[in-house]
Amino acid sequence: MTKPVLYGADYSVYVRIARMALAEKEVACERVPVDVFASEGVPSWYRNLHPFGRIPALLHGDLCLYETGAITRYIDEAFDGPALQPAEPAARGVMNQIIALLDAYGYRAMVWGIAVETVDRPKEGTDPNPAVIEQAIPVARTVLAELERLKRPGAWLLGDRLTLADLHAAPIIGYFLKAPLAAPMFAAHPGLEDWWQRISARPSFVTTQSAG
Ligand SMILES: N[C@@H](CCC(=O)N[C@@H](CS)C(=O)NCC(=O)O)C(=O)O
Repeated sequence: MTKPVLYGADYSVYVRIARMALAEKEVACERVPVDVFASEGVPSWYRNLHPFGRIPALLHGDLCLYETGAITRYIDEAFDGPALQPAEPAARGVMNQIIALLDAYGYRAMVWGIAVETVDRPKEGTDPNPAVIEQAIPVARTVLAELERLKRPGAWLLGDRLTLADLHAAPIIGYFLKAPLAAPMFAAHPGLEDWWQRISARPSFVTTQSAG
């Protein structure tokens, strides 16, 4: 089988999640840059891979996948290397719950509502929208509280083994923590501190850092 091809840009937290999964499994992949925020818009050819025009997409042989949760589960199951999903049903359920809550609530509030509004927009010369920030703060707080509550004793979110939940959370939390506003919110959840130190030092996280 040929190498998988990952489409997307390094600035994307979702592309980073997929890259972390590939790195953890030590799977070499080809990269095809796709800038969904380019002034000319999403390239029209890319919509054949991802009709919604988001990144990432993964091509492997004749399989084309989009949605990061589907991509990372596929990477885990299709390739050798350490299993990134717990075999035990309850732990797997919580892992899937963490991934789903990050997608449904965390990404929008923490990345767009807080980090983009308070850090990226001012850098680009645009005023932050206080209403967006105000709406995002309680959601981000709830996400952090839930991560702390769901975290099991041990080095990683699900206990002693790194899972896809850690890889999904790290790029979202990393982007969120670019915002000065985020640090005190995160510090209110001491149960996540050791986990953050550990995952942010992980080679798959460090080597997928975006230059921007
Ligand atoms: N549900 C998608 C979300 C992917 C996503 O939103 N990616 C962002 C970049 S981090 C994107 O493509 N944004 C383009 C846009 O919002 O138009 C997934 O899990 O892959």
